[in-house]
Amino acid sequence: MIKSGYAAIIGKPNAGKSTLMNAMLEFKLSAVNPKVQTTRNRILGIMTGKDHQLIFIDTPGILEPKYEMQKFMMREIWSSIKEADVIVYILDAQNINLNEVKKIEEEFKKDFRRVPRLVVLNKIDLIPQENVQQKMVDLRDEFGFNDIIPVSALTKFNLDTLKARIIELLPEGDFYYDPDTLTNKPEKFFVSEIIRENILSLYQEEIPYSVFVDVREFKVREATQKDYINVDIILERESQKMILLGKNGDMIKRLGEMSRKGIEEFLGKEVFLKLFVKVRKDWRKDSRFLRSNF
Ligand SMILES: Nc1nc2c(ncn2[C@@H]2O[C@H](COP(=O)(O)OP(=O)(O)OP(=O)(O)O)[C@@H](O)[C@H]2O)c(=O)[nH]1
Ligand SMILES: [Mg+2]
Repeated sequence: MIKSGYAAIIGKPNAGKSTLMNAMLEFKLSAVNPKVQTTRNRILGIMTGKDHQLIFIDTPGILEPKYEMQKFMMREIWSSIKEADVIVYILDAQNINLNEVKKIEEEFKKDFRRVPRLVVLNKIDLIPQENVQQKMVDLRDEFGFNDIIPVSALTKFNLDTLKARIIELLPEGDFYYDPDTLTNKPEKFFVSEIIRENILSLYQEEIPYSVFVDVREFKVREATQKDYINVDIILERESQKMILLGKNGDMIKRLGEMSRKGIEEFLGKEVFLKLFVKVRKDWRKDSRFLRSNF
């Protein structure tokens, strides 16, 4: 019997959705960072076994959208849930707000009552064992969650149990993708994500959130030659340019070096990476820009 289907990983920003998907795939596919709102688009991570194909959908964190880009991000979440055969709802064990869980529950009850759902209590490496039990009891009493799986996506604790449980819930059916396929997004997308992930680590405050990384050109060359990658880093305001470049261009140089190494590791090949900094005023509020780029 072959089982195949989509498991949407959803939850608040920073709950560990991308870390969980990467851990399951045993491949660093999706960007991870301690800052919130790392993931902006949904990303498929495809895991194929002899008798199953489990397609994870990593999604942006659920939040109250404050501007246009966040509305686009929320649409990515709800459309992922619509495609899902299983919903993997992930909570950060260190930081559970029952009122917020309640709100999200109401949304589910409205539209997605029939989709099977697992609750994952993540980051249990950060709290004492007794508290894990107590939190599971609280969640059961408060919301009737019966299927709660405590895990640590970081240390990979209990992920086999979670995987087996998701596969149990998948419908019977043939593979959707070729068994060798890992994701639905082109390499170009991951190149831009590696750069954005490095921007999240290197810069503070609004810079990471004001940045859009556009891979303009990606020339794949023969194995003996380096690939050529030409990237625009788009900011919202002129004043952010100086911060991104840094004194004497130090910061952008560091960004370029870190990103080149990350891209080379990802592609398994040497590359030329050229970064250009541009401004597109308030692009995050610009529906036209977002429609053509998201
Ligand atoms: N200690 C610990 N840290 C974790 C665990 N899972 C994730 N993290 C950390 O939590 C932070 C956020 O992880 P992400 O995977 O980026 O979280 P996310 O839910 O994808 O976040 P957004 O994309 O912003 O919605 C990172 O610093 C991770 O290393 C865990 O099980 N234990
Ligand atoms: Mg993420």
